[in-house]
Amino acid sequence: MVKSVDAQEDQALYRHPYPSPGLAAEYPFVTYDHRRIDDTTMRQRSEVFQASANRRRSVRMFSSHPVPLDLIESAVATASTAPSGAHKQPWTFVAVSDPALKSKIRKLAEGEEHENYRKNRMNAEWREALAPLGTDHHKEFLEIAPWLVVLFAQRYEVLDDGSTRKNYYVKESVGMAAGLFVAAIHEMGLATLPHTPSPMAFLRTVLNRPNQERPFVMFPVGHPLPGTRVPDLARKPLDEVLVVADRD
Ligand code: IYR
Repeated sequence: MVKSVDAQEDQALYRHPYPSPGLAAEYPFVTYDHRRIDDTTMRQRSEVFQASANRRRSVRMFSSHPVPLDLIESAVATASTAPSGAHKQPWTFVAVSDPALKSKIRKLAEGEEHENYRKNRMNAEWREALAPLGTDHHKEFLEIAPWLVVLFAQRYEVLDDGSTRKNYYVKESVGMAAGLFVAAIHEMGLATLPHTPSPMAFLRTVLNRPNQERPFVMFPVGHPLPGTRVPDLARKPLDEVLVVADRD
């Protein structure tokens, strides 16, 4: 067990410090700009963040009230700080506010969802899981919410000379960016819903995205419709989601 927080002593614990002198000679490194916070302050800050996160709900009724573009830009900038495999940042966020385009997306999404709900593309177990949410193929929010933000995963990158380079841990990376996007939208006082019409390949065509991009999730973003209702869900208690493996 490492008890010391003394920088010199801890440094000495590492027989293979990072970066190695060879690595630092070849690639640029900077000292991490980290501000140490005392335990009390850390607790206060984490409580504030947790309480805010716990108030977040996915909503399905959005107000049509406009949301300025700079707020969407800010949420995407935050999302784009997510860690990613080999720092490839393999994501593209496409923000749509044009009513005609939103209407087109709604029609195509509802078409796919209609097949899902009506024609047994969803099995009984899936239907059972969704029953308390009462979702169906009607997706009016796709037109009413002021923004649709579609997150695409880049399976590979295309360099200026046209050659391609593989991206790594794409789903993990894009999933983390999605989580940060949801948190950023909530923190600024807006609401969203991770919506995954299935299949959603139509989003690549309708939004003119290149072959390496695959739609990952679509986020309607806006103010919640005042008074909107959400399922009365409880979150799992900590002891159901956290196992401290070194306790007996
Ligand atoms: N994509 C469908 C179905 C759906 C699936 C899950 I998992 C949900 O949590 C909610 C809905 C739809 O959006 O209706």
